[in-house]
Amino acid sequence: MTVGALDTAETQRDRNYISTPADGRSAMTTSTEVSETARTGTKPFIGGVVEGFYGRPWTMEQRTKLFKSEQKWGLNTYLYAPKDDYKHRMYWRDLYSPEEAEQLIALISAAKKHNIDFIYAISPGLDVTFSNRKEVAALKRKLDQVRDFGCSSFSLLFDDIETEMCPADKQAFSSFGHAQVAITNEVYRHLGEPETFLFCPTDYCAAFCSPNVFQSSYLHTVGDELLPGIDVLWTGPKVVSHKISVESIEEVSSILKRAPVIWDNIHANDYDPQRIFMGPYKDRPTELIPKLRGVLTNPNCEFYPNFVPIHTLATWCKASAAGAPKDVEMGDEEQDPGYSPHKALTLALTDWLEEFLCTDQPTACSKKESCDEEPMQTDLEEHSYIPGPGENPLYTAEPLTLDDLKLLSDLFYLPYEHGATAKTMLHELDWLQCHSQAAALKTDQTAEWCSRARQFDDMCEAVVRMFNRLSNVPNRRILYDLYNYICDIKSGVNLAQAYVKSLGGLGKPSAQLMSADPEPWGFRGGLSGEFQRMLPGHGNRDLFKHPPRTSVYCIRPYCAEDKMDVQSIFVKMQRERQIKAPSATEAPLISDILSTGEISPSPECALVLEDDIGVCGYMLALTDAKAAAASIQRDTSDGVFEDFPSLVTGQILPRVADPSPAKRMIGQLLSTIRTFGSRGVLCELRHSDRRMLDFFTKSSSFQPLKMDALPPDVVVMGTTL
Ligand code: GDL
Repeated sequence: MTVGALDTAETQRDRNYISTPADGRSAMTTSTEVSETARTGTKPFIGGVVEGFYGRPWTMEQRTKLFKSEQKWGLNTYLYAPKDDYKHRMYWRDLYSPEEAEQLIALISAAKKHNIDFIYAISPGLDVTFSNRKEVAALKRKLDQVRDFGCSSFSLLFDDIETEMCPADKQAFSSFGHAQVAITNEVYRHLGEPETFLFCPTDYCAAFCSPNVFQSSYLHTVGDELLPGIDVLWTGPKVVSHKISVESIEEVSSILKRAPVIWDNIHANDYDPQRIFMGPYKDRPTELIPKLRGVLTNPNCEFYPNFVPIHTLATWCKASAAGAPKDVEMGDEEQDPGYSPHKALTLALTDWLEEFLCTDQPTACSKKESCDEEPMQTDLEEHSYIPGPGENPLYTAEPLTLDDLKLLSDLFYLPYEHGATAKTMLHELDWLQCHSQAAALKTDQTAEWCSRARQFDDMCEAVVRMFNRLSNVPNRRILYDLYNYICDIKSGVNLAQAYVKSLGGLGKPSAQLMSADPEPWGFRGGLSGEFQRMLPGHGNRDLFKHPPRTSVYCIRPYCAEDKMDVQSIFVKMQRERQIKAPSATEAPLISDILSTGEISPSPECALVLEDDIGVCGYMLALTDAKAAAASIQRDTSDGVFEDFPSLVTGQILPRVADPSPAKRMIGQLLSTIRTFGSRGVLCELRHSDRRMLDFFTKSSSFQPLKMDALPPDVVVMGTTL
């Protein structure tokens, strides 16, 4: 970040967003207008950053840098609330030592210098006894001390605490809400009703409200009893809200009797050490701005990667100030006429690229601030060594590009969304895996498979190149904050790349993937990863690949009345297959005569799948397929029927996108067949039946089998029991 311009009229204009009483919309104002608004009592829109995450707090130097950037980008607020700063939460009663005081005084004055409203927050909720006057006095004493440091804006936070009151408080207050509101009102008055005073409720998002926002007695208490000059923090529908709608804000505002300040956790990453978020501020319509008192983003724990989160939030705030531009081009997902996340991201990344390219060494590392964490390298002098003839040329780093940063942001995008390239890579890997038969068996799809495998390989190479260029950037501080993440993604991508090569027979199966004694990076994620892998659906990690579906399916035993439905699904799927891949004749299969009802499935070996429309799939089995094979003149002399005497077949209509019902049906049939004493089960699949071929290849334990006298368009797969 380059140092922001000093306080010119221009920056002043960019900085202040106020609500005009006439239409309620936020608007940019000049400094003269600001004093006018101060006179008329309209408060400026709060836009900025809350340092409110768990873990290592930012350094004083980083915070000072933040103030400069905020000023430059037109934001106006910083809320000091680092959860793991001792004297903010755990030891909230303790006063600051002279050394600490010196640092806080310097910080508050740095904020003032950059026209940033420094809000000091305290979190007494872990152990405060609300009804004890000494406790209230301790809180006032602490805030008085900070006021003496030059701070004039305050906040009381009651998030993430036990809701059960101690017996003394139960006697004094009718509810937890009443206790919090009483102490907050008292402190607010004690401090002389500061212009900015924020309260964070314990139920700070809709998901926490019991039974819901509208009927929450806690929120009603806050709305009714909290003094009107105090503003309320709110994270939206959830702690980390995917979207925040205008309706949801109107609802909560009606209960709180004031417009909330959004504490936005969209870019927070303190809950998962493998994730960091560098996508644009998104999924909050700018229509919200006039309905809000402000927005403070609580971003990633790592300071430097927050460039995009904060820069794009600033663009979002400006969108309302400038009014809705009429000429924006909108993609399908970008409906907001005032703000385009895509454009905001490009603006931010363009500015960020400059940051990466400067060495950014500490200029004035204060005596108090330890420089131990800084790298030893302090300058990048011209190389004095010149290699002689026949010696190695000097290593020269390729410069980082804007495309590298776009890729970086795509790979570490948002908590509920991967960026475009990441989505494509996942999609392509999924396709390549599902269609790996095409690579192995040389079908008509082989050329397509190989071409898509090459493109996948190129995408992986781009990630590796980005990693290499990033590792060589002059600004080591940004790099070090990103290093673990980019290293992790590079290794993940390398594994996928090796896997696709081995699917295509282009490389040996990767040692990391297949070795019985892999290096530790072959099994990632530590103990927590192991727990996660043991949970159903890998602890929901495939959230992005298969979005949660709301359809309810019923799996039930097949009965005589289902015969027509089963036949018609079979015929429908056969027709669709033949339209896509016409073939003159198709030799009959055991599966065909089972599906058309010419032979019956074995008892207890038939299931149908129903959704709210009707029967949408079936799975049928024969415990002894040899007899049926004879009826279609299939040669049964090779040994396959000895090892795999049973057969299963099925079809699932395409409207069932979720593979899990079919998986369940197969699982159930295999266990029934096992109880009949069978050793193995086979299934016959036509190459043209891509859907079922994909399913059996990817989602079941069936493996391709070699079988003599098989029609050329048929694959047989089997599984032992
Ligand atoms: C929270 C905490 C916050 C934390 C965030 C993300 C609020 C009000 N409090 O619940 O400190 O960083 O989740 O983990 O959001």
